[in-house]
Amino acid sequence: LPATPSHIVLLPSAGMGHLVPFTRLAVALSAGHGCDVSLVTALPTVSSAESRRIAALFAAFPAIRRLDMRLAALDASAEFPGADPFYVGYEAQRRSVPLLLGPLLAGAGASALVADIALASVAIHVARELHVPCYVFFTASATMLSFKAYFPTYLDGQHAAGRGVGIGDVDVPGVCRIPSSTVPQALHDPDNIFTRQFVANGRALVTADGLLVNAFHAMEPEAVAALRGGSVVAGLPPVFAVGPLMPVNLREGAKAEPNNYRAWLDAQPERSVVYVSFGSRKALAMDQIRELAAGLEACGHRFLWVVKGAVVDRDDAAELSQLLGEGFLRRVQDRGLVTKSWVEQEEVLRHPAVALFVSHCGWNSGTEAAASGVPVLAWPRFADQRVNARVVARAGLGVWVERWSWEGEGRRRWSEQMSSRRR
Ligand code: BUP
Repeated sequence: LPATPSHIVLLPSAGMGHLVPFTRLAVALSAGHGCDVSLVTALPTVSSAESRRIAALFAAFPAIRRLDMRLAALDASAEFPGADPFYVGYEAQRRSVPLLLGPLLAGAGASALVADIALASVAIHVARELHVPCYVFFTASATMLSFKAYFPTYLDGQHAAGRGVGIGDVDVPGVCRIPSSTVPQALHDPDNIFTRQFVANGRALVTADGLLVNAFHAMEPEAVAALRGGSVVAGLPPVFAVGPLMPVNLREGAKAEPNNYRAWLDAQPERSVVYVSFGSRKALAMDQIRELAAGLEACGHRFLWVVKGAVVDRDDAAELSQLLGEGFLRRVQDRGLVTKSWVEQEEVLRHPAVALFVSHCGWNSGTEAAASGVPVLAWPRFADQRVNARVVARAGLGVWVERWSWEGEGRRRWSEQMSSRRR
């Protein structure tokens, strides 16, 4: 990053999986390196968890400045009925950035912009117009970054060869083969909102001034080396592996949520508890929740389970007993705690009672488990999670039972059959 005086403006996108590492980066740059830092807050947020995190950050670290970017007039939800609200959130931000980011950067006197990967293509353009260097922060694994950087080249090769239908195995040069079954499901559909954003941002990476990735060399040596060495894509800017970003204590700044998990964990024997969480982005379907409940009951171990009943926390009105089925909570009351509230996951993973993390392998969860030394039983469900699960398993930090299915697998097989019939 440029020499002082530097005013670094950070631009996160929607969802806790992006906001959490951005808040860590903000604190590392501000409190750790003495930089002048502003964080752009896109309003309204998609989830309540984001609003609470933002409020807690500014309360705990008043030196970090807040730049609000109001998106309301550019809501994209009507155009993408049924799409994931977080992807719709990215889209609203992507449309707002060309209009709203320039004045924010100019007004703040920014000397560098660090933009979230989901906004890369639009943010780089705005920063360039203002002659402000733009760094892209990739919040997932270096392996996933290499896949994202290479994917547009793969698509161009497919088109040039006339292979219009279907995404096969993708050999990311110098890194690994990503089997077709591990490629994020949405990318099999070229018209999907996620695919459009993914490809545009992947193509834009070569135009950034630098790439920051929440990864570290020991966990992904091949990917970090290949990204830096130019074998993935020629012309990538310098790549900085800045992970795992350290947790920040925002508890004092946060409005306390009623939650009894801390006292419960304190009362459990050392290394006895299975912590179960599938992240902040997606809800499990009711039948999946019931199956998981049956498994946790049958396994006989102590467990702490964070349940999500709806994609966006604001919509999550169901009672736990409704989700889990009659009598479950009573039957496991001596050894299990189930909560729908936010837990401080970092703190949970560092608690001496926790022995295992059953995780969807969102990248933050993967790096937090690695930093806490808690092994992972990976059950990836969507998006980049299979790529991350592979990284976790190959680094010896956990186990991934690859034959366990992921979300929508039946549906994808069906659409593959349909397209091969059409051919
Ligand atoms: Br749920 C939950 N407490 O109760 P991922 C999550 N987290 O601290 P995701 C909590 O949110 P994407 C909770 O520690 C991690 O930092 C967790 O990010 C924290 O998965 C973050 O693990 C969740 O990357 O996001 O939410 O699926 O798909 O965008 O990676």
